[in-house]
Amino acid sequence: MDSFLMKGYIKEANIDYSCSRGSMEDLPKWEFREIPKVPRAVMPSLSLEERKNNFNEVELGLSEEVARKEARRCLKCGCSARFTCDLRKEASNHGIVYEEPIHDRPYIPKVDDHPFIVRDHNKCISCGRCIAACAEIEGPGVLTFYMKNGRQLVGTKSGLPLRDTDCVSCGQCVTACPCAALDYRRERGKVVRAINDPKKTVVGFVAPAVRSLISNTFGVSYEEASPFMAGLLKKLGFDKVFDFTFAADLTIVEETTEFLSRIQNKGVMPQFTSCCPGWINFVEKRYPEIIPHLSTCKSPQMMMGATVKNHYAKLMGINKEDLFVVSIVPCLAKKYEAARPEFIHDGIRDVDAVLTTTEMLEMMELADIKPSEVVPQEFDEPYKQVSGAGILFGASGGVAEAALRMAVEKLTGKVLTDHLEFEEIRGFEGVKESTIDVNGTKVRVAVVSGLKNAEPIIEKILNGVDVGYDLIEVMACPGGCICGAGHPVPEKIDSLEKRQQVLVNIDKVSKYRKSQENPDILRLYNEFYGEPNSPLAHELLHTHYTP
Ligand code: HC1
Ligand code: SF4
Repeated sequence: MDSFLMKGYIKEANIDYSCSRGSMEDLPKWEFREIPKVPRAVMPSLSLEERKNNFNEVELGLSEEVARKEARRCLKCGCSARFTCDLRKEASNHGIVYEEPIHDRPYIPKVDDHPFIVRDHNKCISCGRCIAACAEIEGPGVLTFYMKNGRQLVGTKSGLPLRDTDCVSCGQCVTACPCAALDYRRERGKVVRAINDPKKTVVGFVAPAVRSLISNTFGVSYEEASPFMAGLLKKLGFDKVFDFTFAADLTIVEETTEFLSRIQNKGVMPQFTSCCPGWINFVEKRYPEIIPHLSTCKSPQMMMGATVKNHYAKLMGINKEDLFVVSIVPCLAKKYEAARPEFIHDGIRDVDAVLTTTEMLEMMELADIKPSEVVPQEFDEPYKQVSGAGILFGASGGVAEAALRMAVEKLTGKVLTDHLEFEEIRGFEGVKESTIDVNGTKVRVAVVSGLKNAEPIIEKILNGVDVGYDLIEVMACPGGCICGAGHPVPEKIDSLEKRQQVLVNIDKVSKYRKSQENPDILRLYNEFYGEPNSPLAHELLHTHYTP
């Protein structure tokens, strides 16, 4: 094991990082010296909750108030982990003493080569977790170590700015970084400015997966998670709060209609889902040849933005420029998606700002809102009703399951009353599959999460091999959006299984369990879009892709 001294950050350390970073001897500018092993700090085995609340008190014997200040001081890295910081926990377990940074290494300016991901080499401890996350968890593998002036730094394999590589903007590298050397630019300020502008009507809509985190973080039951979120956003100053799940329902109606039409008209098959912008970026950058297989449907985020900016603005008599639309999501790629030029018309974005779940929690903390002060509320009209199928979108398999609940009904011409659950395509495996026999017609479905798991299927399609599927759902993050980089890191507050369970439970008790039954969706078609895949639906709810 290497013992080393990282000047400015850690006074003494005997952590073994060698598994992920190679020998410390490669780093000539750093000082190394053998130090005796320090006995582990006394850390009785605590539950996650206890550790979150008592970490510093146990460790330092300080009052909570002082302990909180100490934790903030910590590495001054600016990340939001604080009490649940992996690096801090490891350091404490090894008896490492933190010091103020002494800046004796030359300062390296922040690398700002991506629309929102920022790298700060000065905070990097060369643990390699970001590189592994990109290559092994997600798949694109665009990051690597390199040496410059005797320092080991993280950069892109090609040497190009991150924005010009195959980076899909999923942000899993940011989640993996234990000390905020990789972080993302916040959009909180934009939102607060809009809230404080009396001319603006600020509308928020909350993604399906956000409620899984809310339920587990604040200990509210799954039934109370949605009203809690709506109440929280109202308290933060939003004028109207809608449920994003409504747009998931809209997506299912549009996408399943497209799927059935491809079957009927012998269109390009298999059809891939298109709601994950990380996946879309991957296709556009690395496999543009399979674009014809992508559904032309916009993601629910962009369907919601277009619907609010066109339908809601008209309904309420609000000028588009006075309507400030914010989506609240567990995803970083959605920041990239909302800023794409095809979703900006006459300088006005369909979605003006994208907040992550983490940013929403940060705003709550900055506004000093205690959970007990949140008054649960219903979502607002006219997009109030949502289905359990739409809620399932937040976990891997959910989009395909919701589509099947509609496709089976349309193919049989009979209302589906039982066997609504397609459990075989739920869960955390990289590839799941199922074949549903609908009156002799077989619908073959695959569900993929983690982009590297999609590559073998794509390669087969490109080589003209029948992959044996009609519909393929792909979500970039392992397990789907519940593992998105805009959520706090899983396993700190809760687990992915618990997040998934919240969504499954909400679906079970939902009044409507099929997207096509949602009465607010049916009314929207009657009043505005006409019918699924109509010319207006194509204009506002579908898109094109750019190789
Ligand atoms: Fe997702 Fe989706 S499910 S992509 O994970 O299709 O972010 O939750 O909002 O758009 O609805 C994310 C979640 C989300 C979209 C929907
Ligand atoms: Fe975003 Fe979800 Fe795709 Fe991850 S899986 S990139 S969170 S949309």
